[in-house]
Parts: sequence; structure tokens; C-alpha cells
Amino acid sequence: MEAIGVLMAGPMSPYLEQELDKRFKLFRFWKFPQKTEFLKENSNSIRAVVGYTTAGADAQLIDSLPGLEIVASYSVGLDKIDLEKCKEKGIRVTNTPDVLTEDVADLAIGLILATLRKMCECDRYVRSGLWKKGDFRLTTKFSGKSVGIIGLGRIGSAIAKRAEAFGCPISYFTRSEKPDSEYKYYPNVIDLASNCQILIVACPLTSETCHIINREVINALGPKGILINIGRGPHVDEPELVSALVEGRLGGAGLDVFEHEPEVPEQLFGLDNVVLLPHVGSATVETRNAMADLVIGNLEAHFLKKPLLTPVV
Ligand code: 8YV
Repeated sequence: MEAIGVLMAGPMSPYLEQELDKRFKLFRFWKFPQKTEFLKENSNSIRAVVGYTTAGADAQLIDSLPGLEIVASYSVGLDKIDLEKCKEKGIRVTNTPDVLTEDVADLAIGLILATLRKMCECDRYVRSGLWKKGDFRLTTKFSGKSVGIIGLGRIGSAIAKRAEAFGCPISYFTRSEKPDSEYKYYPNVIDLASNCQILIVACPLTSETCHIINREVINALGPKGILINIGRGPHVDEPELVSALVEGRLGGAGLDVFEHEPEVPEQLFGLDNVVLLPHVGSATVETRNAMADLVIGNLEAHFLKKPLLTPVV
């Protein structure tokens, strides 16, 4: 397979890069500032693109690669890949579901605890020597709080399972009710937000779910409510979130993702009711390597004409 051209869209994982290099003719797209020149010279030999959350495969890239057969995403989210274009052109698409579910769900619970119990601020308190001057102020209990989840897929369900262990009543919003779920269903996000204390975004980013967290939803969640986002930044209308936090219309937020990553609104930096993480939901050695193995497994399966491991298109 050494002659098969694989285009890696960005520097997503040194392990994946090394393993792709061993098997294929690897092109590191980010190393070529003159993209048009690069594509002119190499587009005919590229048969696969490996994308991720920062750089995927948009219509322009897909159209510029006449030999493209497969886009293998190093992510479960597919929002950076033009799926319609891939379908239209008969290009296969794979992602990395399941292997990252536990890590992302664990991090969602970690964000809830860090936000309510002010763990990051507590840490800063100890490090700066303030503890010697007095005890830290009281925080807010997590166990038993009502949790609302937007999206009850693999990750949403794994979060629900964990929150249940904390004695939390669970409710959810999805496009249609899940007949097998015992959790309370709300057919709209505002009602879900009005009826929970912690609202978690865990759905895929699509045109329907972009800005699913808007001013009305934030106001429904209210000054004691907490928003947790482990989905995608654009799920949230970020200026609305910032003003709600600054004005005290929302109790707090735990955010792993942002609308214009790695840019984070600076107004958030001074707030003690937010916890800000640099998109690390799946970022453990174990999971990232498993994601890389899945990307490689899908590419090998495709070029050996075997069934794909995790096909999307
Ligand atoms: C990223 C993610 O893939 O899977 C997703 O959709 O958001 C993450 O796991 C990871 O951050 C690499 O970009």
C-alpha cells in the first residue's frame, strides 16, 4: 500500500502520523503553505484524506482531489466533512465512535464537579497561599441535582449513566423520543432547560443544532443553572453565553469547546463561575491511540476491499 497517497489534513497525532507513514505515501498538508501548488502537483495520487476537528474535508478540497475514495476522520464528530458531497461522489467516510465515549463522558462529569465545586479556583487558592488567611468559601453540591442532556446518543447515554450514579434525575431532548429510555423526554430545549439544574450539550453539530443554546435557553436555565458543553463550540451562541454569565443570568458554565477555537472570549477569563478546557474530551493516550488505530483499520479495510470498521457513508 506504500504507493497509495494519503493526505493528513493537520498535525492531529504523532502516533497516527508515524503509523500512516509506515503504510502509505503520506502527505502532511499543513507542511505545504502553498496549497494550490501542492494540490496541482499531488492531487492525482491522493486516494484518502485523514481529517479531524480542526481540518476536515470540505467541498473545495474534495473537488480538488479527483482520485479521492475515502475520508477517514480522526473524530466522532463529522461537522468538518461535507457528507453530502461525499455521498454525491461515492466517497466513503469513516469516524471514530465508541472508543472515545468513556473519556468524553468522564470529562463531562469532571466539568460538572469542577464548575460546581470550584475545583480549579480551589487549586489556585492553595497555590497562591490564600488558604493560610482563611478557608475557601462554600460551593454547590452536585449529587442529586437534576441533569438535562441534549442528545442521547453514545456519549449522552454514557453521561446519563454516570450522572445516575450521583443520584441525579435525568431528562433529555432529542429530535424524537427514545422509546427504550426511562429518562424524562422534553420535545423542546427550552422546556428541558427550565426543568433541569445542569444542562449538558452532547449532540452532533448540524445546521439544526447550531446555536441550540441561545438566549431563551440560557434564560430558561437561569441564574442557578449550569451549562456544560462537551459537544462543539457552535452549539452555543457564545456572545449570548458570555453576557448571561457576566450579568449573572446564568449560574455557571463548564466548557470544553468554543465557537472559534482556540480563541476563547477574554471576558470569561475573569469569571470564577466558569471552567475552561482546551477541547480535551478524548485527549488521553489510550483513547487517542485507539482513535488512530481505528483510522488506520478503516483505511486498510478500504484498500484491501474489506468491510469498513466504522462506516458513516
Ligand atoms: C477530536 C472530537 O477528534 O471526536 C471528536 O469529535 O471532538 C475529539 O475527539 C479530537 O480532539 C481530535 O481533534
